[in-house]
Amino acid sequence: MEITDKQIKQFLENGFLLVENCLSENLVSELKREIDLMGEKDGPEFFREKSGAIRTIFAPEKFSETIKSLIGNKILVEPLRKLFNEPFYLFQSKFNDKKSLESGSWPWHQDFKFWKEDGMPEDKAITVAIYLTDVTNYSGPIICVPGSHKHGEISSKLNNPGGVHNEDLKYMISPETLSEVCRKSGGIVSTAAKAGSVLFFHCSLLHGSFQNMHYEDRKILMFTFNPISNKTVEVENPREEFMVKRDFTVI
Ligand SMILES: O=C(O)CCC(=O)C(=O)O
Repeated sequence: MEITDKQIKQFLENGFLLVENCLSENLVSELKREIDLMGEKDGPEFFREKSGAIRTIFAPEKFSETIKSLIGNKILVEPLRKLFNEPFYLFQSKFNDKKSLESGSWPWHQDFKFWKEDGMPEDKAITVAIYLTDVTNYSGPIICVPGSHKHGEISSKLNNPGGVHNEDLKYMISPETLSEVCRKSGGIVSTAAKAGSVLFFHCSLLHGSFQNMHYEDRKILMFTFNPISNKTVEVENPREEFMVKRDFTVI
């Protein structure tokens, strides 16, 4: 997939770029089928809501060749070559589910706040979110503050030292901080779009999502890429390899 200079400018300006109609219906159905099959499995990669519904599956490519082949797919790789302009590797991959009426929220956060603790030197990583279902304004779309990636680390408070994959996140920002960031940048926007759309977003973009109040599930696959020049350094208590990849093979 080609992205234009205008789209690159939009990404640099806003910290995200939503590209609609990227994946074919067939590919989306196949990916969804593979993900549904995975729901039957269990293991350390699987994080569930209180109800038992899947919240996140890390490294889903371990369980599906179709998902694995997506990592090198030019739909993702070509835009990233332009956005990074340097060699990059896969830092993290996950599938985030939001089951209708069961899913929890993702409080406001910047991913880099967490990844810095994983040894990522600078906020250069980009996440590619692939919509496997229609994402509506009612099904818990990713919401973000355009331009917030330019504010560096946004002030937050330590909330729950062990909280990374539940609603009670390790770091939380206050309403006052959110208000200030919104005032300085573009306010809050939703990234709702049809299945097959792809969202590229910067690791310092302030984002989150609320509960899925729709009658249909919301399913998003996410791959985070990081320049080799910014590969993670060793840290004292590294997270598991399925959460923070340490295979720096160039994509
Ligand atoms: O899946 C979502 O709605 C948001 C997930 C998210 O914010 C993240 O993985 O950083």
